[in-house]
Order: sequence, then C-alpha cells, then structure tokens
Amino acid sequence: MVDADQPLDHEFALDRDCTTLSRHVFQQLQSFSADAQDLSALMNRIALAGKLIARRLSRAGLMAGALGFTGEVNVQGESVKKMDVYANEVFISVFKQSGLVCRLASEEMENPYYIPENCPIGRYTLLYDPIDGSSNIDTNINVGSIFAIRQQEGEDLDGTAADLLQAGHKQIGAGYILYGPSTMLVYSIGRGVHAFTLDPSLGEFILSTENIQIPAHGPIYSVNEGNFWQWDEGIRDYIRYMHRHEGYTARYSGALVGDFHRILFQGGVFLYPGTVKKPEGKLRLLYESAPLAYLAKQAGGRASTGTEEILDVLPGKLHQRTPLIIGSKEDVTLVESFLKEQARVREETANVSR
Ligand code: AHM
Ligand code: MG
Repeated sequence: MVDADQPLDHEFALDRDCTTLSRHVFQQLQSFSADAQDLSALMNRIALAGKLIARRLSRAGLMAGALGFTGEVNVQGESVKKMDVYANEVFISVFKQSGLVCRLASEEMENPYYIPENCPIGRYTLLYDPIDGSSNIDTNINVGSIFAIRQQEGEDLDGTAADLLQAGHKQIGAGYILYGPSTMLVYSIGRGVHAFTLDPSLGEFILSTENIQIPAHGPIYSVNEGNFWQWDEGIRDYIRYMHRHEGYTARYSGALVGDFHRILFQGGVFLYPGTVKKPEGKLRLLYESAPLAYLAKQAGGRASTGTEEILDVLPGKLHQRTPLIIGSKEDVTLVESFLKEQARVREETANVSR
C-alpha cells in the first residue's frame, strides 16, 4: 500500500542524482583547469540566457509587446519578431561582462557583436540562433535556441570575422535549449550528448538523460512536404518511397530544435533540402546546421548536405545557408542514396544526348 507521507521511489531517485549543469561540465572534463572553468562558466551563461527567454515565453501571451513582428526585416530577408530581438539581446547581455567571449555572432545580426573595450575580452566566440522556429511563437508552439562555441584562433584584423569561416569540426561545444512543455538544455563538449531539464522551483537545469545515442534507424521523417514540387527529383523519390513503405511516420513542427530533439531520442531523419526558390535550403550553416551536426555526430548519428558531411562544409560567408539532412545514420544514408541515384540518371541522360 502507498504511504501518502513517504516520497515515491522516483522522487528519491531524482533527489539522489541531482546533477547540475556546471557540475556536469567539470565531471566531463575531469579537471578544474582554466579551460574547464571557462567551459563551465560559458555553459552557465547560456543556461541563464535560456532561463530568461523561457520566463518571457511562458508569459508572452499576457504581456504587452512580447508577441508579433517588429516591422523590421533581418539580414536574411525575414520579418523580425519581437521575441527574436529580445532573445538576441539576452545573449548579448549575459555575455557582455562575462570575460568569456570576444564576439557573439547571431542569425539576427548582420555583423558579429564585438565586446566593447571597457569590458573584459574572452577567448571564445559564441554563434547562436536566439529563437529558432520563431513562426511558432504567436501560436504557443515549441521553439528553441541553438548555440555553438568556438575558440578564437588567429586574429580578426579587419573586423569582418573572416576567421569564423571555418568548418564545423572547429566547434568545441554546441547545443540547444528547447522551450516546450518543459525547458530542456541539450549540450555536448565533445564527450557525448546530455540533456538537462529546467526545474522551475529550483531555477536550475538538472541532468535528465546522459549519453544520448540516436538509434541507427528510426520511423520518423520530418520535412515540409509543402515544398515537394520545388525539390530535386531525388528528394521527391525518397518521399515517394516513404509513402509506399510501411513503418514510417511524418512529424514536422516548423521548429528545427523540436523536430531534431524528437529524432535524437527516437531516431529518424530531418530534412530541409534546397528548393527552386532557395537552392541552398533555408537553414544557416553556422547557427543551425553545424551545431546540430556536432550533436548528431556525438550521439552516433550523421548530418549531410546530401553530398557532403555538414561538419566538413567551409562557409563562404557568415550567414551561409545549407541543405540539411540529419538524424539516424541509416536514414541519412538512405536519403543520400536517392540523391546519388538521381545524379547518376542525370549524368547518363546527359551522356546520351551528347
Ligand atoms: P528561423 O530560425 O528563422 O525560425 O528559421 C528556421 C526554421 C526552422 O526552425 C524550421 O525547421 C524551418 O525554419 C521551418 O521552415 P518552413 O516554415 O519553411 O518549413
Ligand atoms: Mg533558426
């Protein structure tokens, strides 16, 4: 019989294993070196940004000036939401005085934000998408923030941040915050992928799943099928294959973070291929595709443009877009096989007509 005065087993379990984010970073690095202290402090600041954004999102429908558009268009040519601006500024304000970063580069800013001279300058650059999936905000559906940490290498002499145009392999950490029914922070610093859940009563992110592994294959395919007639024939063939075979199910929320999170835990594939209007797709390499590719690889999955590993892609510019196919190894490879077959057919046809 259950004794109402006694905590339940699962409550004991949570109390016993209460690992906070900063403790986890030190445990991962097995050191209190300057690098470990920096990474722990960086993760703490990112967590603080996540808590501030989560707090505003949770009350956005009740506040004046929290929802809707600002009337501006960003460097990507997209209409800016008030929450995009707020979240972008939150990241700047939590890092400005931190002494941890020298720059912040964001999807919402044409040029990186340089830490002013009267503030301590750090050794890292933070790249981030402050609110990913912002079209979901006004209808109270999940959104996220994505981040990547890079160590400053060389000098940014002319202030164009050309030194940031490096492949995703150069990231030393990456992750996202998912603002869903609960707020979760998922991160990796090169030693596996770990998920934390925000306990609002403590105001702390507490470890909820350690060493997440993406299943080698999963049932989910996640893609905006409204773009079907704008895709390459190879992608269309892949989707036709999904429709004709048992064991697949479609899931698409319009926010990459949420869709990727589901695949991280359950397996499958997320795709945002190039379209006629946007041959490079929609997603940004430095703020979205590369950080999630880093996580996918750490969790035993893959991320590809269709022809190249995402982590190998050298950006030509800060806001470069890239097609993205990410998730379970076998499922990413299956999509690629349709693209390869299409390329083969195209070449064969070209040879015949020569
Ligand atoms: P955003 O960062 O400006 O919100 O854009 C990225 C989002 C992704 O979260 C999502 O996967 C995609 O755009 C959805 O685009 P679409 O509405 O074209 O399907
Ligand atoms: Mg985004």
